[in-house]
Formats: sequence, structure tokens, C-alpha cells
Amino acid sequence: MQKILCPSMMCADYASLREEVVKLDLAGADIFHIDVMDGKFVPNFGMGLQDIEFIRKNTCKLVDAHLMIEDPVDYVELFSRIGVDIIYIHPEADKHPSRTLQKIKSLSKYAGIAINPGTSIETISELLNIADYVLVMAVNPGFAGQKFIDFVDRKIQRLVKLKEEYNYKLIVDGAISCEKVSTLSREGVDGFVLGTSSLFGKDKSYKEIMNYLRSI
Ligand code: S6P
Ligand code: MG
Repeated sequence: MQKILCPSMMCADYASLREEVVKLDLAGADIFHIDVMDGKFVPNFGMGLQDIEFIRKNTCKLVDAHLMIEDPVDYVELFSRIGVDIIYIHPEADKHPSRTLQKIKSLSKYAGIAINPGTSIETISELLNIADYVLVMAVNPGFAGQKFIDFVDRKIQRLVKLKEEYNYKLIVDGAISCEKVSTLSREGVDGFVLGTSSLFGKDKSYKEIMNYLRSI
């Protein structure tokens, strides 16, 4: 199975963002992952609309927006307008997540749910009926460079099984090392958000790292 590799752009070097996007694109990135935070749903801020527009202009690959914001329904049109292809919302941050997912689909975008380590499958299972992508958080959202929370493994295994019934792509976000890519892809996870644990700030080029990740 071909792995879906998603560089986390908040970990990129902003001093040379255009070169970063081009290098990642040529290295084989599948989806540019953009973390959007409002300082309320998570205790951090980032990334902005200008960042997204800039990245969108410099690649033809898919771009996602991981909305770590409260009441995402108010903003999905805006993110759709600036050219994002996949919009992830946190059901924990939305009073009517199924309505928001339907709205994303009505804008001809892929609808995704991002679920926190402390969120159980039971509380979001109905949303699997309409989600194109499920983003499992292996860290509490808000920051790069954290440790993988081991109890999430069980939830990942259960979500792998449920894919057959609901037909979504399963992506894991947070503390994804090369070892995690290897074990989780063997278990049936489709894709990975790559940040400081595997891709950025290393001695090897993006191409070498992504080629290696595809080979394992
Ligand atoms: C976390 C965010 C993630 C991080 C990514 C960083 O709030 O949603 O997308 O950017 O996890 O990767 P790493 O390897 O530094 O944890
Ligand atoms: Mg993310």
C-alpha cells in the first residue's frame, strides 16, 4: 500500500518557505499539512491565511487545513476559498460536527475529523459515515516536538478495522518517527504527518528521508 506522506508545514523553515515547499513537493510529499490554531481550542497560535495562500500558490499537491479552532463551521467557507483541498475539524470544538462536515462536502472539499488522544471512538463513530479522512492525534494538539502517547495505539488499531466498513483514509498526526511509520503502516494506517520526529531539522535531505519512509 502506498503511504500518504504529509509534511507538517509549521515545522518548515520560514526563512525560505518557497524553497521548502518546492523541495518537499519534489521529494514526493502527498499532502501539505497546515496546522491552524486560534489560541482558544489549543494554547498556541498558527498558521495564518497568508501562509496557506503562499503554500497553495507554490504547489499543485493536495493541501489540508487542520483546524484546531473553536466553532470551525464559521470558517470552512473561508478555508475553502483560499484553495485548501481537505478540511479537518475537531468534533470536540464543534456543537454540530456532522453539519460542518456536510458543509465542507457541499463546498466540494474532502471532509476530515481530527480526534484528540482523550476522545473515544464511541463519541465520534457516527461521523465516520461522512468523513473522507480521519486524523488521529497521537499527541495533544497545539505543539510540535512532543512524545507519542502510547494508549492511542489501541484506538488506531480499532480505526484500521473500521476503515473497511466506512471507507475513509486514516492518517496519524504527532510524534511520527521513522519507526512509527514502519509499524503503523504495517498495521494498516494510510498516512502520516511528518514533523520534527522524522523529517525536519535532520542531516538528510527531504528526498532521502521520504524515499526511505516509502521503502520501509
Ligand atoms: C500538533 C500538530 C501537528 C504537529 C506535528 C509535528 O498540534 O497538529 O501537526 O505539527 O505533530 O510533528 P512532530 O514530529 O514534531 O510531533
Ligand atoms: Mg496537525
